[in-house]
Amino acid sequence: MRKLPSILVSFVFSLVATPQTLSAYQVVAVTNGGTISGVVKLSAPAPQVAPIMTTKNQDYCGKSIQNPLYEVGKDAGVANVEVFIKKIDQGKANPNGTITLLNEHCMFHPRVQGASTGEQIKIASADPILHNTHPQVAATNTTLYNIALPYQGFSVTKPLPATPELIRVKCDAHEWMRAWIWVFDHPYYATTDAEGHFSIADVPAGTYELVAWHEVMGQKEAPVTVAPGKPVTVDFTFTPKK
Ligand SMILES: [Cu+2]
Repeated sequence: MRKLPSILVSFVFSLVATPQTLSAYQVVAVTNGGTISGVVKLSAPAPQVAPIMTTKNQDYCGKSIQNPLYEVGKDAGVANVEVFIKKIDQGKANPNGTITLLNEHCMFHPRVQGASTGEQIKIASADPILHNTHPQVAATNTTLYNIALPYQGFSVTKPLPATPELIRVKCDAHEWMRAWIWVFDHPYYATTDAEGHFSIADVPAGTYELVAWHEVMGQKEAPVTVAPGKPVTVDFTFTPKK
């Protein structure tokens, strides 16, 4: 067989190898990291969102369920916002655990959560009815898996994607059920709590782009500079959308 010119070989190799090599997150010891924390707020009262009208299993689920699109706490703080560093090349190790998505009273809990590549997800049911948990890559609608949960107490543990993705989860039995899972190639993310607070610790000193994402209101970005060992505050204000 004819040998390919070596320059062509290395060119082709660089096309294949470069993207992964450049994007790989490197684990380093973070001895004097800073903490990014803040609050995500609404600029105006959240709109009245109509309750979810159920269409199935009404004897168990009820005829309607409160719609959780806007979970607003004290001082207009909003829950279920994923806050994360957009791009970070090195830092502390990813968690290596198992996140949980619970089917409970005909809804998913939690609504929004983050995870790191390499982690797993335990999909569980607390309901005595059939659920069918169906996570998809939000950008492509590619199905990850489709898990039937036939009875109360049933659970299945599956791997999360090996690449960063936003996952949208639906239930094939109950079309109103929805959850969102952000999968990152790093450990620097947090989901706002009931009062809109978030905190991201052990961040290596440097300047980053911080992103806040909400399922209805979209995404905002803000630059943040972390000094060694220091806290820094970044707040976000979103305008509610109907
Ligand atoms: Cu369901």
